[in-house]
Amino acid sequence: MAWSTYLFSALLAMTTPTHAAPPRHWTVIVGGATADTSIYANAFFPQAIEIGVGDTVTWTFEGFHNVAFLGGGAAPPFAVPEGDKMYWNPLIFFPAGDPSYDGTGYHNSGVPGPDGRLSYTLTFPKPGRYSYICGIHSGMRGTVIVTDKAKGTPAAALKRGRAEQATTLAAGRARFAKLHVEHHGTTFVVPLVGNSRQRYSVLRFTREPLVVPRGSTVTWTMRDTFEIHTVTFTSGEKPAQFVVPEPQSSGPPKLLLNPTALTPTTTTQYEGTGYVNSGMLFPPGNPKLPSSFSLTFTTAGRFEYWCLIHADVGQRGIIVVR
Ligand SMILES: [Cu+2]
Repeated sequence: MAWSTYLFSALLAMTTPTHAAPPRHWTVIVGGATADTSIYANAFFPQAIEIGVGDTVTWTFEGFHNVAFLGGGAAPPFAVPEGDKMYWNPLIFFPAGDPSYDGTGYHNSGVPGPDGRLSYTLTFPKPGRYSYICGIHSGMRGTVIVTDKAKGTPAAALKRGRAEQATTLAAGRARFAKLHVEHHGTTFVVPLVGNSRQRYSVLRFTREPLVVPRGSTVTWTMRDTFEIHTVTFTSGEKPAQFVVPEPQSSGPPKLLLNPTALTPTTTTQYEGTGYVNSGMLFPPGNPKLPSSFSLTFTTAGRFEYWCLIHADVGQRGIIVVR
């Protein structure tokens, strides 16, 4: 090579950025459910994604979640008190932050509308390892790794995400298929199940109507780290809405957590009439929060009950007392 040509190539190399590749666009799936809505995936797919500096990620929602980058701050609680009422935290419900994330500032997608659809896009200008959460499902988290030498392609990452999602939903289906009510003497235990490692929740009480002899006690017990449920007998009334929008004179509505749904009733027996509610049942492990509920059935009949939080996706149970 002639010196002049060499010099020219060297100069060209110096003036051409080494990361001249155009920004790429990656996709992460948020959640997912089986077609019958019995199994929900509480995860981001793929859980970790490696992208290039300056690339963008779009989160495509397939369930009721949010995507929140905390910017070093604390995770906002999902509900906030106001007087004696509880409201859905606007920090979770509504979008926040600019369309670029460098590890600082709270960035939030907000939540999808009634159709469950939403997409949220962020650009990542700085190398780093950025974790993010869903503020609704505790323990649901993902990671974006931004590097100047990203391996893989957006198509391969999306394929991996779909495969992870399919594995999660299959694990949930398998769990639901062998969901059994436990029976100890006159007590029947209905487990509310999910799995934080396989990242699913089962949004059903039992596979079949639960048949119990008169005088039996049924205990519903939380064995799910992600979800919150209620056990609510309405005696034929339509189940109450969990969230009630309160329109404001300006700005978005406030979202009241319906006191009827939140407040437990005090009865320990159900005779087929009136309103009987567990209130919110939380994941086990926090002694300050209830995670089980028991009722004794004294009257023969066929009784319907609901989870008020998941009634719209079909979380309804039947107890037949003989
Ligand atoms: Cu539920």
